[in-house]
Amino acid sequence: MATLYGVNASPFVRKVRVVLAEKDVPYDLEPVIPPSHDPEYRKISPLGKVPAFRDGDRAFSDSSVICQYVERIHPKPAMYPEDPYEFARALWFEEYADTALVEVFGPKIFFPRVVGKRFMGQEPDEAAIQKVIDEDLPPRFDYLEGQLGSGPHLVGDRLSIGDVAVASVFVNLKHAGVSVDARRWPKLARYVSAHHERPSFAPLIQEEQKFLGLA
Ligand SMILES: N[C@@H](CCC(=O)N[C@@H](CS)C(=O)NCC(=O)O)C(=O)O
Repeated sequence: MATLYGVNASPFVRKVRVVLAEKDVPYDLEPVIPPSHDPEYRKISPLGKVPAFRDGDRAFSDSSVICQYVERIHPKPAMYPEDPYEFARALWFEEYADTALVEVFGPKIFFPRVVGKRFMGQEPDEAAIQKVIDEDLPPRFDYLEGQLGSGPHLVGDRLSIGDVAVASVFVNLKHAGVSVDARRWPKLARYVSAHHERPSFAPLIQEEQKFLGLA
């Protein structure tokens, strides 16, 4: 059985878990709190980040790398579109989620409101968080709203790695008590809820809510 190393509340770890669930691949989740300074862990994740992955005697890190490896071993259902342009778009949304969304949703909202408050006894600076919600979220939500068509996914007519990555980081926003205003961003609000209700996401969200003391 494969092993995934990391913490469940990481958007990157969740991205891999959702891909594994969509493909019905069993795995063990081995807890690693980042950044890890354990020399043994650093052999497979030299930057000390999560996630890392072990499959027999093969071990390596980075969520995007892990997802592509898993796709090669378990091709169905495909998370990477066949069509070259759709493939590029799916990778783009994964990249956008992993950078432009994570850097705002994670350290500026989720971390202070949830991790800092519950695990480190630090009171969040709510004024600073509200400023981020008011100024940094709308342009990102506008962009995604504009990218969504009439279908349920960002690319083509089926789930792709782009959807998994985008919906994954929105879980961190949900944990921090921030939702998408359906009056202003109706497609995005519907998109996020529909993906979070998938059987690959819903049990993970519940597990995390318990872990974070939010349930
Ligand atoms: N590009 C990496 C990013 C992973 C990442 O930044 N993970 C965070 C946790 S959400 C981490 O390990 N942070 C610790 C650090 O940056 O030192 C991936 O996709 O796996």
